[in-house]
Amino acid sequence: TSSRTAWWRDARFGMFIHFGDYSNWEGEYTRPDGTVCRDAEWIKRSCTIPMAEYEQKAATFNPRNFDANAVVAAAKSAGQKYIVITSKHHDGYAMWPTRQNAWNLRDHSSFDKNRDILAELKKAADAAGIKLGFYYSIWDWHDPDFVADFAAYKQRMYAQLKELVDGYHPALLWFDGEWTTDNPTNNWNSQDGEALEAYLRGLDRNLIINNRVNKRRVSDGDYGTPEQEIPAAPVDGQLWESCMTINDHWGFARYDTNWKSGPTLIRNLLATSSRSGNYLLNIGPDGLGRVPAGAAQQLKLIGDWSGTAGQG
Ligand code: FUL
Repeated sequence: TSSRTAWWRDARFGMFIHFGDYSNWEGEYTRPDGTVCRDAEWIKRSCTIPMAEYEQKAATFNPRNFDANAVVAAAKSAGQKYIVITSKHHDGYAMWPTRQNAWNLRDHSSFDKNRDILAELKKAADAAGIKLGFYYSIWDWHDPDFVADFAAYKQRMYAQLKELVDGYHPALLWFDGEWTTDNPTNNWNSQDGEALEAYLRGLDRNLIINNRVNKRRVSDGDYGTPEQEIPAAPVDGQLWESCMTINDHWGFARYDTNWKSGPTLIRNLLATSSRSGNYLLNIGPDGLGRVPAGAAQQLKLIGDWSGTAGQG
């Protein structure tokens, strides 16, 4: 364990944010025949929404109420020390004005063209002494080259990551989607993972990177990423972080108010930190970019408790 990861090991508790054009569906798709299909950040795929229709909906995405200071304040209220936000989920939609394609919040939305929510979040996080990291999905449902010309796709992916690292100086990159088998001939493999990790460390040697950059072996990336679970016996010597939803979805679903209780959240935080792991607790802002009130309330409960316990 190097000094590079010291802040992350000390942090123990972070905020995950799943936010994208999918948030605008609010967890529900009504099919042409009138039946309703429900899911969140996976809605395009699980509800088999045709791409043209999905793109049309993204053109109406206008998260005008996204307030970076409110997000950072919510994290602070819980005692969270870092934030990891989806810069691009599996649907390929970039939450910053990428120059690699037009499938992004600047060029394909109804949002203010002068705003950049990742830049806003970076500024607010810096001001509050909170570290900022980006989730980035290797898997991409939108870019036809993910299947047609994987080399060309990878080149664009590198270019996007360079934009993120050079443009926003994230402290951390949280990869995902390395597990897909969508490409019939050429899926992400361990050489891809090693090459990407080396490239990124060349851009910024202080970057912390999760193990989904590669194939989640103990030696891949800086830390393991158990999902929706807290391992009873973590791998010895390996850094790890449990990511979990605060309700039942990662992305926003307006009907999902199944917030984990204060005691459950506090137990989870204790269970991870007592086993030397981190706890990355997710929230899903709504289509307008607002933190759901129920989520904000639960975050504050954790902070109130840990403040009382002298750990805040
Ligand atoms: C998974 C994704 O498929 C989910 O949508 C979510 O982002 C979770 C944290 O990782 O691999």
